[in-house]
Amino acid sequence: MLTMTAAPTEAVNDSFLDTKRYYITTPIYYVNGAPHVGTATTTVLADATARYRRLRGDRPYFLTGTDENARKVTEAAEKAGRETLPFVDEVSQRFVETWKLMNCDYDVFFRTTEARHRRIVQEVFTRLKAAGDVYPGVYEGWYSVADETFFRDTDVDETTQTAKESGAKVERVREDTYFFRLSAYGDRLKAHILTHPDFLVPDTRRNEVLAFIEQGLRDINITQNRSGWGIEVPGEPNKIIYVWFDALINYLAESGWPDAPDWDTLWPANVHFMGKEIYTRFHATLWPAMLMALGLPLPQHVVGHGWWLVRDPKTLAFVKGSKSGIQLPLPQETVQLLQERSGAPEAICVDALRYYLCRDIQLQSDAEFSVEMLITRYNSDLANDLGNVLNRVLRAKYFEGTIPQPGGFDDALTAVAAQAVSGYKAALERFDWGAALQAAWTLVGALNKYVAEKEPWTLARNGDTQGVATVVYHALEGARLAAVLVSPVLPSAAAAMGAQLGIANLAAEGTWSEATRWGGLVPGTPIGEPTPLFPRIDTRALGTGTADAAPSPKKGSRTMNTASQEPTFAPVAEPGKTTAASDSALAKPEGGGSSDTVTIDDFARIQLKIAEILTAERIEGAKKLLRLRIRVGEGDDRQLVAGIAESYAPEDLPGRQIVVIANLQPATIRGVQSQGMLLAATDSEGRAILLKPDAPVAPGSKVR
Ligand code: ME8
Repeated sequence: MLTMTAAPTEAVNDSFLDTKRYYITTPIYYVNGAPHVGTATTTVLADATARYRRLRGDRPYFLTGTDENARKVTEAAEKAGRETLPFVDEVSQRFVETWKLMNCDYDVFFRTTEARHRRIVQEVFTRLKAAGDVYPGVYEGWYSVADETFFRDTDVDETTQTAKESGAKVERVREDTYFFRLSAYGDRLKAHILTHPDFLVPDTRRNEVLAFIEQGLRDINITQNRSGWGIEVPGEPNKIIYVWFDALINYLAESGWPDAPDWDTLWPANVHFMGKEIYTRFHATLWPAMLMALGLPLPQHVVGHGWWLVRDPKTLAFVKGSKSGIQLPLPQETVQLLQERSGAPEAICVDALRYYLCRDIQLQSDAEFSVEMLITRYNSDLANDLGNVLNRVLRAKYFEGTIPQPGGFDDALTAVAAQAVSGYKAALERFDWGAALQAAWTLVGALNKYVAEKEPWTLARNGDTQGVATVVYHALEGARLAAVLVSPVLPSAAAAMGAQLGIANLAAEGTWSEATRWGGLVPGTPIGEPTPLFPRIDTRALGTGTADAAPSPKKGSRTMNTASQEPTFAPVAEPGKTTAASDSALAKPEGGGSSDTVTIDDFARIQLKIAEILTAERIEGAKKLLRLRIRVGEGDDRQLVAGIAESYAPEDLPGRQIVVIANLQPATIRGVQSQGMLLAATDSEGRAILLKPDAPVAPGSKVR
């Protein structure tokens, strides 16, 4: 292993060397284009997991890298008018730089053009050939360069010559080749999946894989007749090993198998992370079958997440964002945008992007990537909720800059904290960072509520020093605990929170149990300078359509439910600005107006329009929701999810005119995309009553 030899000065003993590392991998990415926020998502998930495991006392080993031998890579170089090698070096370097920016602290950046990888791939080929699992034959069928995948006839639309799964172009090939005997491993694989329920994560993908195996696995073509770029079949210079057979082996090659005496301190991998498109066919069937054929143990967990979708401006449909099709933004430009708009330092903006990627990527379904949502998360979850917890109390400087001695512990609050910790831990057993962060935010929410209810400023006014000390201690101790929980995702912000609390190393290696136990702050410790970690972004100036004081968007919910919103308080006051705040002593709306009023400019930002319902249907498993297709004007048909199923039968809706908010930020509700929101009144029995124009008007007409 690379780090074992690369760190000779590390004080190690033999038992240390024997310890199994907690081995985490991302896909090795194709170098056909620069890394975007999609590839960044998987890398950040892996990085956060490594940081979490380190806190738990494991010794993680984190691999990422680039997949360089693919045909699509040579084609990308050609298209750029470049020689393959310098092109590949340059793009690979962009990945290195991007992961550095994103604070992804990997142990190895693996490149498949390295000699050590080539040697192991050839070794695997030779061993499997000798064992009869690789055998010669003739392949006739379809190949997609974009997907680097062989497809069966039934997977292809022959009239358009495209793969049904991805829509990518396919070409017909016939060649003498070598096959890998995948068909021989279906039953063993199925048995392994059934006896290891947490091997394939999440459960929905496990079911997909079982169904895929059930269809019958076919032997797979693993060579291509060409020479030049790629790994040669041993002894046959005009044949190249199929890029997926080559690429998957990187995970094993890094361990030093078969020669290094300590290869089993790394292998088997503990968790492979990836997007769903390379899950079933490659990581959950081909790869484990190859390992079985080599007589090697299988990885412990294979985790596949959904895609970030973006809107195709032509069809308005949501499609997978990629390097070559409809593009996802680059991390660099996204971080820069946050910096420009918030004025926060780069490291904090990187944290904010990391937070959004981990919080909103879905394991089971796809989700829309939107800058508006990123900004909403920044303002509500980070600036408002997390930032406030600490700043609120520290700013008041109640105890001359030291942690006070509490009068006792508040059982209700410590119970919430304990629950947040166990919910967080349970979510990470399933590698579900969205759920883990939600659990952490239950603590953050409870802390803010606690301070608002206890009103330390009133206690201080009344001279109740002991009362103030108890409240301040609780708020700060809760903030410390919250900082520990967010530290794997927000490493820089958590460290800054630690510094403000006077803690040098907030979430040190192996300290999970102590760090998550209530009562870690030591009274009398001097605390640092309070500075707002996440200066708010003023969305009014941006016209992004993002409500400035929007409550935390909850998973599966698009509406702004102000009634259930916890009090937002403790404005992180920027000079000359006001924020929505319940703590009127600290923040008064400018000009003597009420914080409940909106200006005409506020209202003008909301596009209300007339729409016509085209179709309506129920959403399975959601008794209150209907999926509507609506027309909001010429060429603007959309899908909308509405909570009116208990008031309207779907068959009564087509043809009706309704009023919608047309520029509401799209959201995914129960896995269904919703692009807008309809307006309805509520009658005395709580039924939804749809608003409609007094006389028919053209869909798309403005309402003001
Ligand atoms: O498939 N949403 O490399 P690749 C979320 N070289 N994640 C996304 C995404 C999106 N829209 N787009 C990409 C390969 N990703 C092979 C892997 S491994 C032995 C070989 C992420 O450059 C996600 O992790 O096409 C996805 O699986 C990966 O990038 C694909 O990267």
